[in-house]
Amino acid sequence: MRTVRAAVVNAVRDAVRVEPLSLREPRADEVLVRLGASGVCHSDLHVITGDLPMPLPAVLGHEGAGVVEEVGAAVRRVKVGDHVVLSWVPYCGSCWYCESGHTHLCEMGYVKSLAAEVFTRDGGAVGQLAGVGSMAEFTVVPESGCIPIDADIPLDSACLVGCGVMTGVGAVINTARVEPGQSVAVFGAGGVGLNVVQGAALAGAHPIIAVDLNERKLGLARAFGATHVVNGGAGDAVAALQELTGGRGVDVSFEVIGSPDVILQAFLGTRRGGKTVVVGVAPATAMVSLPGFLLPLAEKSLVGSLYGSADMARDVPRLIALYRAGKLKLDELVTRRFALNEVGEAFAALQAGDVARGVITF
Ligand code: PAD
Ligand code: ZN
Repeated sequence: MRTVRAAVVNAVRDAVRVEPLSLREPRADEVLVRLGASGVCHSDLHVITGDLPMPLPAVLGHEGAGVVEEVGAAVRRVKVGDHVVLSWVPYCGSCWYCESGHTHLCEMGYVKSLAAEVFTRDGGAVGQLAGVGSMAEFTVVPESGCIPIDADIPLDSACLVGCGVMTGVGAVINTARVEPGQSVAVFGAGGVGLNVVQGAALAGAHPIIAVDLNERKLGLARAFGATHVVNGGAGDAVAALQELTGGRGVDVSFEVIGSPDVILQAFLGTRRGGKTVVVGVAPATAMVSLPGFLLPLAEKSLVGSLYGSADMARDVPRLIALYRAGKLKLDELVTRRFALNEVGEAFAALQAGDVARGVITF
């Protein structure tokens, strides 16, 4: 048992507090990680606002990277001293999804992590967001939640591969399988959406149209590969998409906000036979309403994308290799760094749209 400082949300809409918690030792298949950095993702904010329900209290943070401090007796894939990116879908390896090659859809890993009770306070359990809890000096995660990376990769850039970059690039490459020359629209150019933009650029898409309400985000989108930008607050974004694609609409559109209204815009801006990919997480109680006749008559498909449909063991090394080769921007995503006790400011900056990504460094 060790005492660690962690950013805790105690109840929906409560201020985030940095508190001392007890952290238990890793069990046989678990790893103790000293955090180097944790990105601040909108999904953490969804948990604070209650839009994404999860048992509280809980340690925030699911976009982490750090150094292995201790391993359980059965751990084989990582060793003490390894630098690791943390995965928020630890997988069991033996359920139907894992055995059919869809480890990101494993349900058992998450169920297990809910029961893991690694953090406690006065004897009561404090959960860890998505089985990670990376806004803490140390955390304990399953072996399958740790992907080793080379030690020279800066942890404050590497952590972003643990959520925003994998989710965004993976949505393009794995979920939508965008082809060179296809037209793409990205609604929401935040920490995840900018990675959809750079994923589309990697895939050779053209044009790549970014839609946001915030001019600063649109400027960033251009730097990440958008060929056109549309301010959704200044006019009809659907009409703008149609105008840029000869009246047809885009081949593939991505919604990376979590707004039912924008999901509708993305759907309407998709061409006949095209694909609308929903990455943004809408509030748990929200319903999405679409013109039903267009699903068959325009043969449009609407698909969700979880964690960029990633196989983390395969895809983390691929993205790190692209970063090393100068083909994937990570450093440029980090617009502000915060200390753990500045976590409130980090969430305020995210909410205000001031950052591409804010990162808490330890
Ligand atoms: P962010 O706050 O960094 O970015 C959201 C962006 O959307 C901002 O740039 C806003 O300006 C923009 N925006 C807001 N409203 C509108 C609008 N009406 N029209 C156009 N643009 C708008 O958030 P993020 O990038 O960290 O996360 C985005 C979503 O992705 C969020 O819902 C999060 O929960 C979800 C997510 N999903 C997965 C997954 O696996 N599907 C993983 C990680 C995050
Ligand atoms: Zn996230």
